[in-house]
Amino acid sequence: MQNLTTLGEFIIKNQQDFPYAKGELTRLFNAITLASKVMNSQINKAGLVDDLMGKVGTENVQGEEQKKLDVYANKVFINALKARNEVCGIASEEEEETIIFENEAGKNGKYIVLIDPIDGSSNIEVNVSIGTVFAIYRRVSPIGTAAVLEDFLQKGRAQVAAGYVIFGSSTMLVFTTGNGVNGFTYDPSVGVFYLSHTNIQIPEKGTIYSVNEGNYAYFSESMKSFIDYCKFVDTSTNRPYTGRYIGSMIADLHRNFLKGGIYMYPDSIKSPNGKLRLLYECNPMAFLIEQAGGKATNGKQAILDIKPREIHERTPFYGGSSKMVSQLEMMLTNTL
Ligand code: AHM
Ligand code: MG
Repeated sequence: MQNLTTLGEFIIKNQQDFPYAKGELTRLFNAITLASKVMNSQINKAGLVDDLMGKVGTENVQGEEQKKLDVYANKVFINALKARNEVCGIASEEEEETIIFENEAGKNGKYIVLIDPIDGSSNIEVNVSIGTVFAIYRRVSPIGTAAVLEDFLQKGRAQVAAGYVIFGSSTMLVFTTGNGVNGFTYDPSVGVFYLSHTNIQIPEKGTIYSVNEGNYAYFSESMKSFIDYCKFVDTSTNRPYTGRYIGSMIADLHRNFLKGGIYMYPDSIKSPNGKLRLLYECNPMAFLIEQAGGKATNGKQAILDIKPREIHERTPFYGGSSKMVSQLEMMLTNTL
């Protein structure tokens, strides 16, 4: 067997990357990896177990119908994080209000976690990749008190760590603590994540664009012109590009991390602020993208510089290879 580095060993070796007290990062990531392992085993048998397939019959705060796996994953991640005593509050796509841990341990917790427990829910039933995405912040309110809204409404730039788990043909955890991006592949036979992708760098240029083109008619003229640009024949710039859209942001962006490309969820007549949520979808992915040398924007400013106003706010999102995102930004501003 090769000399493989486990996630645990990697975190211990890189504790100094996390400029806070020793052991906190380890405990936070222990919670996330434990929950991910539980989810991995459940997702793998989702087609067999009635309790995990289908809809719950309720809607989340965004008016989207909740799948049983959304609700289950939400509980698994919240329970795992609560048990580690590092976290004073959690915001989740599946919870209307923030969850504040008001017990002694919670009040002393230094971190806030924002999470989308299952991203790409529409893909659960058709056995296509889904994921979990999370952002971690230091609280701004005093330790020893209950967390407040301000702790959650920090700019993405203030993140101390972020990551995603992709449940694909293999399960991977990809994360950053602000010192590059590393990927770990799960070996279910041993129950361990191994370092498999060191210092991931998004290629500066790419040839893949991904967007829900079914919404073309609803997009702005400038957005339409960028899509037309992607399809235009110009061999000197490798166009036409290849179109790929999985419908799971994490999976589409994971491909960009490894191969280059641009992922877009624009604003449109149908969704004036786009669809994706700033705090627990766009911010963690933008932090990872910038850490991997790419770019993430809402078309006007870097995602990480947006000052959030509310927990579930949405934003247009464009992220991936820096040259492709810059080209898009130029076309969005020129034709406005
Ligand atoms: P979800 O968190 O409810 O699954 O919504 C987010 C997902 C993204 O992963 C994906 O890119 C997008 O919604 C797909 O939406 P659409 O079907 O409108 O293209
Ligand atoms: Mg989502």
